[in-house]
Amino acid sequence: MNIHDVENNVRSGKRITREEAHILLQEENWPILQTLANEKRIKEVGDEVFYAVTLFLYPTNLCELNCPFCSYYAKPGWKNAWFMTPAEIEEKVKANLHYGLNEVHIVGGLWHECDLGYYKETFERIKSLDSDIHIKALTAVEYDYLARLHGISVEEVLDRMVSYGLGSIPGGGAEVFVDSLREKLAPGKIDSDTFLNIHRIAHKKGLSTNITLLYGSIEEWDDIITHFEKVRNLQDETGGFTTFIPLKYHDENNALGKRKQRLKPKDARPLYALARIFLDNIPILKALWNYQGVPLALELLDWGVNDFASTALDEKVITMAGGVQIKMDGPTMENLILSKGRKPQKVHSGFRMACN
Ligand code: V47
Ligand code: SF4
Repeated sequence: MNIHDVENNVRSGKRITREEAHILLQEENWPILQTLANEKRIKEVGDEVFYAVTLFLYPTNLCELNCPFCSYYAKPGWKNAWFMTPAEIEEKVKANLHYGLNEVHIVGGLWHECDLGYYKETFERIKSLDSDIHIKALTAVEYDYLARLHGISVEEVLDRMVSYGLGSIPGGGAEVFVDSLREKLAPGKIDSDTFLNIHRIAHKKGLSTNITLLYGSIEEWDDIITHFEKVRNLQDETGGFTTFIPLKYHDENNALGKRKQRLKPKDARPLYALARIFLDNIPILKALWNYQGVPLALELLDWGVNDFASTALDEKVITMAGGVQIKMDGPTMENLILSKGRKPQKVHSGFRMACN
């Protein structure tokens, strides 16, 4: 098999294999990879580029784990630890409503004070301010934690959270679905199958979810392909993933970042293009400008991307690890998308579109 066979297969709508993915990833083939990803994006999802006006809420950075790649967590007694009460969260949402908020994104550490009662009060306070605000909250890792904290099933946790106002589930905590790597990156976190099964349960309840990939830490390209394959297989079964989001590893203020020789940074462009082609059943491919920097995030619109993320009001996980911090409001975002000749469309994470 050579690059021209792969090109023909992709153009004829055939699903690519691991071997074909490796061929596309060879650097001399990147121009073809880009062309194919761009063609697929145009054919399947058109010129629209989605964005949201999102308030990021982090109830606490206290966490029972201490993943070596994470700059966010704290332990009791640390000067940088915080905990927000539901009333404080309500105040913060109220203070940000004028930005035209259409969603809140809520994630935090694994912490016993953030139990179901805490989220019930928090979600109800947010909905009392504006019942149309979409609540995207808690990763699969946190749902597993809540189930263990209360001694109930993940199904029961999700049912209760939906009754409090949960709208969809963010994609964080996925890291890389290769357990030997996962054990190094996030010892103590649920394994790949447990993580994916929680998304399966959510999808079967009609909840849509996002899914991420942490890249540029210690993984090889082959591990990334394994991750893609696991995501694609689950999507064939449930159809519940709306958005795929690569997360570029940031190495400031965390233990892994101090061991620079172990890191395997990667070019985002072939990674995104491959995601557009390999994940042929997930319609939305999101570039996070605060992880990538604005110029590269804009360039990625030509490598398969059709979502420019959100205004990222008060994002913390990546700014604490060295990510970009700039003011990005709705009009600025629309102008950037228009500058690429594309059509901005404001949506929230509960919005669903299908691949043609
Ligand atoms: O779960 C933590 C990752 C995730 C680092 O679903 C890091 O719409 C890079 O998932 N370098 C949280 N990544 C962020 C996340 C997310 C963000 C925006 C939108 C959505 C969505 C999801 O960030 C964590 C972890 O996988 N992370 N530390 C780091 N140093
Ligand atoms: Fe805790 Fe999540 Fe950070 Fe791991 S990545 S230490 S689970 S906050």
